[in-house]
Amino acid sequence: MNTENISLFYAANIYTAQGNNEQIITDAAIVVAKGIIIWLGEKSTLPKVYDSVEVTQSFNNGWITPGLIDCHTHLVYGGNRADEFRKRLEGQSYESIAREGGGIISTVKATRCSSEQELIDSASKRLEGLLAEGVTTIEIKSGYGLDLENEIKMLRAARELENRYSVDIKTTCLAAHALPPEYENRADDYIHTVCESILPAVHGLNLADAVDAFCENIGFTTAQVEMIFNKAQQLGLPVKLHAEQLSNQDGSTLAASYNALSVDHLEYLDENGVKAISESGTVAVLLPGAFYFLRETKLPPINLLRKYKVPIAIATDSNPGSSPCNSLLLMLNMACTQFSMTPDEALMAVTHHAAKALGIADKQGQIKIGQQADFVHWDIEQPEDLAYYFGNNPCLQVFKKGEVVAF
Ligand code: DI6
Ligand code: FE
Repeated sequence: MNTENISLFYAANIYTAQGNNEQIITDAAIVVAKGIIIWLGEKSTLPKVYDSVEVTQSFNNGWITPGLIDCHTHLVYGGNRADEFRKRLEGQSYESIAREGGGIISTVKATRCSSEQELIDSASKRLEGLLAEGVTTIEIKSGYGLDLENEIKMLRAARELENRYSVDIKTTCLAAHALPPEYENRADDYIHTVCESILPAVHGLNLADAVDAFCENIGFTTAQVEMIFNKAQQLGLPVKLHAEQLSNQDGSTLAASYNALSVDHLEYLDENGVKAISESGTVAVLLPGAFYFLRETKLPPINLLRKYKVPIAIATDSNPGSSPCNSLLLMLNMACTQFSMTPDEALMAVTHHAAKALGIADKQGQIKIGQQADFVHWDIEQPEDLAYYFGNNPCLQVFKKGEVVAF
């Protein structure tokens, strides 16, 4: 066997995110070829064929986990909404600010005024914050352009980040995020534009890996979302949905009927919705940053999600309005303190389940034979420490496809 292009890692402790009896492996070895894990197990059982391979690196202390995956962000945008934060602290609601033309639409105005380069530069700073904490894959949504030119600009900026950093980026077209001002009182016309112009164009340019929409009183109705989903299906793109964030619209049930990869937010999700997503294998993406920053009190139905064995992911939702946050580690802690998730559930939520929410669970999110060799070395005593500490970054080193990532 030619062992020239093979890397061998020794690790005192691995958290694999396999969720089985191999969740933790101690005194382990990982063998990597062409960026893929080709062998994993206890060092003492390493097959003889690898005896001649020089050890690439030994992690004698701390823990190795899969690279973290932030499966729901709006990382690319112009401007900032600190003024609205102040208004909300004075008592105005998120919905009423949106109805006055603030909210998402104020970021649309700032994003339309930004050049592609400006969007790349501002998103880069946010991305660097995520990468420093061991994030190796992120999803980025459009949805602050709301016309063909600006949705394309956002998605191109998102794709460009993949060329600049050692990260995998999945892009999602969220053209149905809000009604642009030029379509006031003409929501159906806008949906028509999204279906007939924006979605086919971004798909034609290979700028979208999935399609999302905001199903809400201040967003779009289930009937309108259904038109978006039909178009996505025609184009062969998987769907996701911002659902049940501020009220129960039964968006999750609709999304489940389209085999959505994920439904996201879910504070108002009821048992029927949980059953529906359980049957379709849709991931529940919870966003503790938005829950916290909007000072919500209605908790997502964690116990029902557990009862129906729905995989739960968590993400930053990084965006200027409801979650100006670039720390996935903080979300681990908040998922536990606010949603009573266990530290193990929270870790699965930013690894294997986050990969599922992006439709890439066969390649990423676990330390397992056949998976991409994306992993992080942490200065921690046990995996739970990643959820236990907050405001603390114990990330020592990040590996992407078996190569150390400089940042
Ligand atoms: N829900 C959210 O929390 C983000 N989008 C959405 O549909 C927030 C978007 C924003 O306020 O800018
Ligand atoms: Fe969001």
